[in-house]
Amino acid sequence: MAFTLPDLPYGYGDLEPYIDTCTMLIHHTKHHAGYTNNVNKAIAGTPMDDMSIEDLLAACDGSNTAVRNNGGGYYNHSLFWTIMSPNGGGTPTGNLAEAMNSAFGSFESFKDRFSTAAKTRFGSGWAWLIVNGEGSLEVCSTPNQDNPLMSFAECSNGTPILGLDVWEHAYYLRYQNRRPAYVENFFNVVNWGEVARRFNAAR
Ligand code: MN3
Repeated sequence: MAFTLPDLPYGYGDLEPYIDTCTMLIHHTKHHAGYTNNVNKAIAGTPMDDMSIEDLLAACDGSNTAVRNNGGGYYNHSLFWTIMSPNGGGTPTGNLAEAMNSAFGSFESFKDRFSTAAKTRFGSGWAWLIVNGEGSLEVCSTPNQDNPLMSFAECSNGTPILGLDVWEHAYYLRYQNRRPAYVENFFNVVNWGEVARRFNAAR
């Protein structure tokens, strides 16, 4: 059963001015489409063919680089589109806000930590907010298209509920070398309602 490229839940220009139309168009129709096609090729005719993407990543041992890179890329971008919204920004509420206060002290302290993880990830990768095995929130980052569902990830194993793509393809057209400005502006489009939904589903 092949994975399919999900539609964006908004238009390519709807995250302007924070994320530009051209970046969104290329990112979705070229990069994400490429990961989708390539993970499908990598699993076709193998026992991995009928796994969910979550099970596939959890089962991946890292030596199958086609599954690791393209399965990771498929999952990471599928999550990324949903946790942004043209009506995003602000701060979380309810039990997500409480969990954030308990793990980090405050929203501002969470934001600092997450931004630092995004800004200091050397080269290409992702910053994450995850629900760990104890049901608590943690911030971490991974290189390339790895993510916290993978057993060997540079993160505690857990369920990602917020992710930020810091590959240059995610920001270079608008921000060039100014990754910190991209990271700061990302907070204007975070869909905290979707992050809260994922938080509650993961606990
Ligand atoms: Mn990307």
